Amino acid sequence: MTEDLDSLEHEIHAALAGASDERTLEAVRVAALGKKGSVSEKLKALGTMSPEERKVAGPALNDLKNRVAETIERRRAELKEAALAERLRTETLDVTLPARFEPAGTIHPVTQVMEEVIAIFADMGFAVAEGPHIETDWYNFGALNIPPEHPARQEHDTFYFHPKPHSNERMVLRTHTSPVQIRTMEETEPPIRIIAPGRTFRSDSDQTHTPMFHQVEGLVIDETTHLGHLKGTLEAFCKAFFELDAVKMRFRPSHFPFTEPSMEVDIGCSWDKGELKIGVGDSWLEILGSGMVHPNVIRAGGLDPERYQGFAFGMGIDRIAMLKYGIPDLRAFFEADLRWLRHYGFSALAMPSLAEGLSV
Ligand code: 2NL
Repeated sequence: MTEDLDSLEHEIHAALAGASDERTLEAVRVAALGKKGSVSEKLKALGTMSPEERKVAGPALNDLKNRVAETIERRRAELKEAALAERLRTETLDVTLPARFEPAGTIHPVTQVMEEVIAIFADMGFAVAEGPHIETDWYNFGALNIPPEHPARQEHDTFYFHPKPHSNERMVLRTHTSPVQIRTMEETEPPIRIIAPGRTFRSDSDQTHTPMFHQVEGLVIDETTHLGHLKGTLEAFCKAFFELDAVKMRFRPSHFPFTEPSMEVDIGCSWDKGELKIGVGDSWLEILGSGMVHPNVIRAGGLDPERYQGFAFGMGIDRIAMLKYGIPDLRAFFEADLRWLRHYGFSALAMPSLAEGLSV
């Protein structure tokens, strides 16, 4: 009997050692431990034995069964590992293959400039904030110290939704990205350093205005942030954006309800054979609005204006895209003309970065 078992075990182990894939291994398992397997048949035969015989054969058979089961599991793990190693060896992927240039879609100048602006401010430690296009009157106007009688609130300047039932509250399409900054102030303990790029909407349509346009605003709030930081930040931005070592700039007193004092920023320029040259010359181009955040706006953002102060600015992305890339017609930006996109579009494979160049 024991001799019998020894030779059976020897046979099974030889078959297991020879099983070179998981399917063969499974066949060997069924032939030994399956319902009609060699080991199972021997276990069934225990029932026909005398009690004395069973006392010896029972434990011996059980031990055999356990050893076989263990070997099968070990072999299965080995085969699995070998199969994976083989796949890793043969299924290679050449990540150095050059990208295909077809279909040759291009990046819209607005997207390009937005990415450039983000890269520049990210380098200065600003985070990007986003928010809804549909806003409440409070976030779009009230929190920004824009009084009820202000012209910007008029029906023919702002897109209003129908009032909600049983109330006279009307939602608006945001007319600037400032609401994003109010929401950030509510959620964030200063110091705050963010830019808010995105779509904005005003009921305005002519040569130089489209009902939907793009804006980027910036906000810095801390305990000692002052006008010098505003000027330094905006000068650094202009140099980086126009890719110049030096730019002539002018800060002109102005007025916005949400800043005090307020300044508009002009950049020096000249016209050379009908072509606009930026950074030098005796002409001026307005490129953005800015100022120190009004105490009422700090308070509306849930912060104490006795403790916190800061600056903010806003500029039109479409407009600075036209200036930088010499694109003459604003309305063509939103006509989806493929010829225009091919001409003014940018490579989808070159992400703007300060290290590799903003526009390459
Ligand atoms: C412009 C002028 C500006 C701001 C936007 C702002 C936002 C908050 C608080 C205070 Cl939350 N100010 N934004 C400030 C000054 C000017 O935009 O001409 N934009 C195209």
